[in-house]
Amino acid sequence: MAPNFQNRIRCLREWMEHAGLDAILVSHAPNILYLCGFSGSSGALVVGREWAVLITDGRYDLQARAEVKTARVRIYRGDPLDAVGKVVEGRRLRTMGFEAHHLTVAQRRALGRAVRNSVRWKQVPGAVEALRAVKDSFEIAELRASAKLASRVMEQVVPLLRPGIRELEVAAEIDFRIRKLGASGPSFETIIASGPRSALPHARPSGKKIRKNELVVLDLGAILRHYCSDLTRTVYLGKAPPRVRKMYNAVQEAQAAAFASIRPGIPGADVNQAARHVLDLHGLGRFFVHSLGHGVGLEIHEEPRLQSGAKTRLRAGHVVTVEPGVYIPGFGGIRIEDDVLVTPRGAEILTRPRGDFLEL
Ligand SMILES: [Mn+2]
Repeated sequence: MAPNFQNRIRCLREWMEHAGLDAILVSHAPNILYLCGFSGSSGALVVGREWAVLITDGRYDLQARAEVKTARVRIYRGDPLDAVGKVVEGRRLRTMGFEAHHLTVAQRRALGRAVRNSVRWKQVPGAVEALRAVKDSFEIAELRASAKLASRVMEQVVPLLRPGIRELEVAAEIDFRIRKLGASGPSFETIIASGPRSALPHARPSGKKIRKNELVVLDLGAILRHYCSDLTRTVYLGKAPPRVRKMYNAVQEAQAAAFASIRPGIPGADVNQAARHVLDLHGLGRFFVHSLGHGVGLEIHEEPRLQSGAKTRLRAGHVVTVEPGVYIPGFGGIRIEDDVLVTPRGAEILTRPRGDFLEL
């Protein structure tokens, strides 16, 4: 299977028509990759109603011509945004969109100077991101593969945990295996947090040695052929006391409630609330200090969001993380995270194995 760039650009053009845009400047690299396949780090894609041009520099000449078939490739020296004026010169454009979230104030000013004054610039926040949120069949296959790879890394690394190993050593083992199994690298900085440090949801792995009778949070993800995965397991070294076991069961129950609530049409906020409600019942709600989850795809954090206030309704083809956690300062934390595909029938969990409590 191959990505259908023509279809993606067609969807963007439909949206442009509704938004009254003659062209749109796409400057965010994952959006460029999504729309035309260009994977270089320096580029700008200008999409008109009947034409599309990718601007990049000489370093990416060969690569761009190999990767991009659905847009013309034009090579310029320097910042690709500086060449936008040349690309739109002579075209009759009244209104042009730009990605408000992905331009600096200075870049926006420079565009105003580079493109003739009669063009009216319009901010378009999240236009391509909204398209990207719903994955096509190619993307679903790639996200499955990425989730499977992350799951294998987790299976390989959990048995390495033993008293005396340092958090950083475990993180190194994970990052090594991610590439060894064929991914281009981790999709975010691998988190290993043991003992009281597990109460820090985004702990950087440290030189701390993991000891007996400690919780260990392992949060890892891979980028496989540009698609991200995100997986967390929490294990206990030794036999867990009842308090830890109760906490774990509550988090697992919260995750199960979220899974059960997932179906097309439900707002992201309601899935978040389904998990939070369970933790509230266990008296742990105030220790759930982050949102339930986020979309995952070409970026590790993307649309849709599973958080309070998120009105976006889930649709078949959304892929999201479901990651409830409780973090008790001075004691420790537990998070269980899986990647989930929204299907017409509900949630399909892409990561393995089931997040049952492991005492090592
Ligand atoms: Mn996550």
